[in-house]
Order: sequence, then structure tokens, then C-alpha cells
Amino acid sequence: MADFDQENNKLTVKIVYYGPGLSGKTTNIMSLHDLVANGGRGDLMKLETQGDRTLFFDLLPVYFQSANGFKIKLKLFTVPGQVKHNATRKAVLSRADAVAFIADSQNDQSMNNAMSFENLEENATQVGLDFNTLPLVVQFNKRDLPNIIPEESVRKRWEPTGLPVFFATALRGAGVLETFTSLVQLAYRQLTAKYGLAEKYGLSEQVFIQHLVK
Ligand SMILES: Nc1nc2c(ncn2[C@@H]2O[C@H](COP(=O)(O)OP(=O)(O)OP(=O)(O)O)[C@@H](O)[C@H]2O)c(=O)[nH]1
Ligand SMILES: [Mg+2]
Repeated sequence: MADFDQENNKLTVKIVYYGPGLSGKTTNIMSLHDLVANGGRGDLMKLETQGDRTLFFDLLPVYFQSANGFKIKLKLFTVPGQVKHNATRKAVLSRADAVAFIADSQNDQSMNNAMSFENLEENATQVGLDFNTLPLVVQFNKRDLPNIIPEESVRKRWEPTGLPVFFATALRGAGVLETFTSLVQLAYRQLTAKYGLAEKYGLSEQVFIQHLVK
């Protein structure tokens, strides 16, 4: 749940990058580190890694201030995708305002993607998030590789969920900002319905998004 400090006009939003091991969650926020800004961003914190693998989580803070002094901080987390780190995954997911599900496009990863998505639903429910209203977008990463699921098949498979689907090559920063922007947009809509960001604070969706992109 977003932390809204009304006295100081400060809103903190938690965004979580979820998905199977090696799908590119850490790579997504590494790319975002270079792509977002204007208002500012902090350093990318990688907590405990072993080679490539996230053992605990990564955190990238992104913040901006609107013209009328309203402060927004987005905390971007990645979970460790490896199956064995489920307890940590659940802890990181807790109180999330929005989730980007990063899938690996390679054909042989379909099962891992499906299992991880089920795991997301299960953990979300366990930490008290409403999976049906949770702002959620899906990204199929690693489009640069051979032996990937065709876009058409991905779209057909995900269409019934109604979730926005993006295709990315996070290693080169492609599709990363689109995924993030769409997620922030969904998060904004839910938060403004709850807190009246637009009416009470003059913080429109356009301003919110615009501050994030270079
Ligand atoms: N070819 C290719 N490789 C990628 C892409 N994105 C990430 N990778 C590579 O995939 C590997 C895993 O990426 P990470 O971002 O560490 O994956 P992760 O999802 O954070 O993995 P865990 O921390 O174990 O959950 C790294 O070697 C990345 O360089 C991509 O778009 N294309
Ligand atoms: Mg990682």
C-alpha cells in the first residue's frame, strides 16, 4: 500500500518486478536507471547477489517533485526469481502498489513463466493483495534471442487476462520504459481514485508520467 504522508505532501509508491529466475528483472531496472529521470533517481542498490542472481532484492528509488511541491517517490524492487527464494519473494511483494511480471521469451521457459505467474498470484493473495485489482503488466523479455515464442502466440495466450503485454530486450533498453510507463499509469489511476491526486493536489496523470521520462 502506498505510503501517503498528507502533512508533508509526500507519496511513496512500491513497484515490484516479479518473474522466473533469469528472466531479466534486474536488467530491467538497470536499464531504467539510465532511462528515467528529470526529477531524479537514487543509486541502484543490489542487495546480495551471487554472480548474476539476485539473492534478496534490488532497489532503485525514483523521485520527483511537482510544480506545486508535491513529492513522489517510486521504489522499484526486484524479487529473486529462483524457486528456492520464495519466502524472500513474498516479503518483497508485500504492500506492493503495482507489479511488472517479467517473462522469458525463450520457448523452453514457458513452464517457468507459467509457474512463476501462479506463484505471483498465490503470494499476492497470501500477503493480502487483491490480485484482481492489482495494477499489473506483463513483459516478454529477451526478444533478441533465437527460439522465442512468437508475438502472436503470446498475445493469444494473454489476451483473456486483459493485462497489458509488452515485448522487450531489456539488455538494450528496448521496451523497458514502455513497460514501466504503463505500470505507473495503472498505479496512478488506482492511487488517484483513493487519494484524489488530481482534484486535491493538481497532480494529473500526464504530469505524473511526464516527470518520470527523460
Ligand atoms: N539476450 C538477452 N539477455 C538478457 C536480456 N535481459 C537480460 N538478459 C540476461 O539474462 C541474464 C539474467 O538477467 P537478470 O536481469 O539478472 O535476471 P533476473 O530476472 O534478475 O534473475 P534472478 O535475479 O535470478 O531472479 C543476464 O545474463 C542478463 O544479461 C535480454 O533482453 N536479452
Ligand atoms: Mg535479479
